[in-house]
Amino acid sequence: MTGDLFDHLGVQEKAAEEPVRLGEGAFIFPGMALPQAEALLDAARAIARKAPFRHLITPGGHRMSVAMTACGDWGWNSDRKGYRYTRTQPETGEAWPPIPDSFERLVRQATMAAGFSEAPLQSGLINLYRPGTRLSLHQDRDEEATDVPIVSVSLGVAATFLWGGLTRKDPMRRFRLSHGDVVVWGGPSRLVFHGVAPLARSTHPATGECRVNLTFRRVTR
Ligand code: MD3
Ligand code: FE
Repeated sequence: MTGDLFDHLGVQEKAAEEPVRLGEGAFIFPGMALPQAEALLDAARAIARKAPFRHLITPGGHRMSVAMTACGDWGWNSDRKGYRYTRTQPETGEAWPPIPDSFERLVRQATMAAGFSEAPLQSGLINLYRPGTRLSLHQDRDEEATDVPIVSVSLGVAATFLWGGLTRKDPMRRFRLSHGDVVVWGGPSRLVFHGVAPLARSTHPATGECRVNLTFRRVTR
């Protein structure tokens, strides 16, 4: 009804703000982080001052196009010796900065909204995308606690997210992740193959040409 009334004005239908179930255990909450987006970005910038973004080298010797840093008890690292979580920044030996309260509140809110009981708060990874940055198809399985969901928050320039199945060959779906979108990936969806298509050259008022993605995990049991 209201959709019909407002469609011709280009106003978003209210339905667009309802959670969307992407698959078993996976939900997108469009715009859930919009009210605190600026505060989240400020907190991410403060983390990056203490733990600078860097381009990790994969075990295969490739420099990742995404720049990464982390907060919380565990940060993620990669080099020629392999992938692993570490309690300290390898470059300095210092602890990762703590997870800010603004991150923690949003993660708890999203976890509950998706119907999961345990919020993933051992590790908060921050991915920085510039035009052309991509993330090739992978599974997140370096965590012992794959029964706890991952929560992700997208900020800035929208990206095309690629979402497959439990094997590399499964067909892929693609959808947009826009500024303020929060996604919870739990249950069987926790282990699906996923990636991000090369970021288009575009700008967003909050981040310029960049996209910032936060992901929260439980790492150990
Ligand atoms: C689906 N990051 O950091 S966030 C990653 O946009 C990662 O930076 C992407 O994949 C990004 O590992 C995607 C959404 C996401 C995160 C973890 C998942 C989707 C997921 C784990 C399992 C299934
Ligand atoms: Fe991932």
